Amino acid sequence: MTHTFPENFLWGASISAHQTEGAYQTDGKGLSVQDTRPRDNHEIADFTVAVDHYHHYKEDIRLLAEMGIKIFRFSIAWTRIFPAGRGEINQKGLQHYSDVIEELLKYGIQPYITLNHFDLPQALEDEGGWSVRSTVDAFKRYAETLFEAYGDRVTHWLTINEPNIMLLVDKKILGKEIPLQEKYQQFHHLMIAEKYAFKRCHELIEGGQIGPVPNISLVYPATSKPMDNQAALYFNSVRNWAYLDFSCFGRYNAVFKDYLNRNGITIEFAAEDQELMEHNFPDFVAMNFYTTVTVEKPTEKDGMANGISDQQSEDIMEWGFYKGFTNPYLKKNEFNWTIDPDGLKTTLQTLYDRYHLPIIITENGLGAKDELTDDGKIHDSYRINYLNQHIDQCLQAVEAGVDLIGYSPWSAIDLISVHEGISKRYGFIYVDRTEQNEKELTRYKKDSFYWYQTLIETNQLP
Ligand code: BGP
Repeated sequence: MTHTFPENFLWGASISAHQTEGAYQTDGKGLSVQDTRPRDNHEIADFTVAVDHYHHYKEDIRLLAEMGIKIFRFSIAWTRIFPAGRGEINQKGLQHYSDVIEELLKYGIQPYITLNHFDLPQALEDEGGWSVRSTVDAFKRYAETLFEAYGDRVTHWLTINEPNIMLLVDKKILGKEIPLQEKYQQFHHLMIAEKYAFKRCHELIEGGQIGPVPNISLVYPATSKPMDNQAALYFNSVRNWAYLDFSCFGRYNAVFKDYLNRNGITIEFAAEDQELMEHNFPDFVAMNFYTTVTVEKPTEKDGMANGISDQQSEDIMEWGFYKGFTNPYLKKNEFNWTIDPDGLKTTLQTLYDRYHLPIIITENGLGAKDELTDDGKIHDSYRINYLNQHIDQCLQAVEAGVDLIGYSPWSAIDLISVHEGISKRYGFIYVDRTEQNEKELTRYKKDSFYWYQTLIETNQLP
């Protein structure tokens, strides 16, 4: 059997604004929660420069065009458009992304834009962030501004990156812990904000298409004990389905409602919410996939505090519900994230059967400590291997009937990792961030760059 992907399959590459752009106060940009987030070491802190994609975007896009991508997934920094989250539009910020879009279109690369990727304006955070309703209104205005400004050239949009991970791994991503009651009020506001984005994208852009972009990790039970299976059911709902069920079905699912009830959580609805929820739906589902997780029913607290401290490791505990379990059948990467390519096919099949919508993978990749050799090469065979195995599972899912329309791995270019700073690299393009190279931030093509280029060219795995 030949391993060819469907014609028109959307090969892409992904990044986010705050992890790449730098220029954190340039051209009128305001501060976001990522700029002010407390960090434990200098490397992680350095979003001020990141890989200076703000000034290098032409060079970066030229390289990505050379690699052959058809789509480029990037996010817009809300604080470049509205430095304080709302109010006056910052024209320089608006112009910047217009230039980026033009540059992509020049090479025939289709933009897939994420409205917001973890970088809420600090000014809105100071007023209560996603806990207060006014942030939903500010988001609505921000989204409308983007649809009006770029809708003539950009038809494909993604809403809010991984609200599930943002809430579950709050301390790592936002730098603070959110109490449960507040967390799930935030959930409701994020989901309503997303519904507004669906609605206004469809109203304002002719042929506009928009989808949610959660991080999906299918949850396995640790054993065949019924109680472990129940633990998996709850964590699947809290981690994955609650978000997509809200987006795609317009409702809270029963397992999630039970989880909220048992935790004594009540969610406040505004008058328009029910109508919004039930009448606005996505055109496709975008998903970020790194691995699967395994849980068991906790029988004793083991001194573990409730919470989830790392999105892809087994550091999970919610007393009475589930507890992370080290899956003995899966290997881990050097940052302790489990690797499960087979799980990707199962996830795609599960997702497709549940929502019956086209699916696009907007993140998947391997974070590693890459090394630049003296002759300017990066031999990242481990990344090629990881991607190869996952893309093979994508193909198997397509052959099994899943409407998978594209694959846009993380990341196009090296960037600042959420958990580990620049020491954990994902890109096809290496950025030399050593002190001697602070000004130039020279780009180098990794071995994976050439490998992906061939794959896109032939539309099949080598
Ligand atoms: C996803 C985020 C990305 C990204 C990736 C890898 O959750 O959408 O922003 O960084 O995970 O995570 P990390 O950077 O911690 O390795």
